[in-house]
Amino acid sequence: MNIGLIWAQTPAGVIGADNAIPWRVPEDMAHFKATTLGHPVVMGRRTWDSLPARFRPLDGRRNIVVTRDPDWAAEGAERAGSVAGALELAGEPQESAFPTEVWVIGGGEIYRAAIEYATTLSVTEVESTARGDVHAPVPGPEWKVTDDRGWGTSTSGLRYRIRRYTRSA
Ligand code: VY7
Repeated sequence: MNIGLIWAQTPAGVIGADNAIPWRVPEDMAHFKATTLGHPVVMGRRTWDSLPARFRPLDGRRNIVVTRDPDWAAEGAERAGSVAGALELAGEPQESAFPTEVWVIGGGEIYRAAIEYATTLSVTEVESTARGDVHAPVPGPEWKVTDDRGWGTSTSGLRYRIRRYTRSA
């Protein structure tokens, strides 16, 4: 099973501020939905909380939430006590078919724990100067950019580019 991480960040690496994404780029939301649809998604409990209630669980995807709280539960979500446990759950067959990929969708603490298991990173760079309190991991030299769609301008006015990294070693 391929394990991917997907995030959007500013050039300074900011991914979050006060439990929200401090910009709005509809094209990136569409990319996020198209990339993850039909695959299990793994997220931390704070990221679950950050989703507007009407979008929880993310539809068309198995939602696995990582929390150390053994009593946590939410309609439409499955709980895991660790990122490793979540990835094991995600790899189990659903309706007799084994998943081919799983996407880790955040946030900062979960990306840090999951990157060692990952083979793919989808990173959207948003040309925003927003300040924040959560930062993306910095991919090490083993990660190579293998796809780059170049810069575009969002309807929001912000420039953005979507790049894919693949791990060589
Ligand atoms: C998270 C939302 C947040 C606020 C309002 C609506 C990349 C993104 C994420 C996470 C963008 C979000 C949403 C958008 C997705 C919709 C549901 C509503 C869906 C990430 N590159 N971009 N993100 N939703 N991990 N990585 O906007 O969600 O997918 O159904």
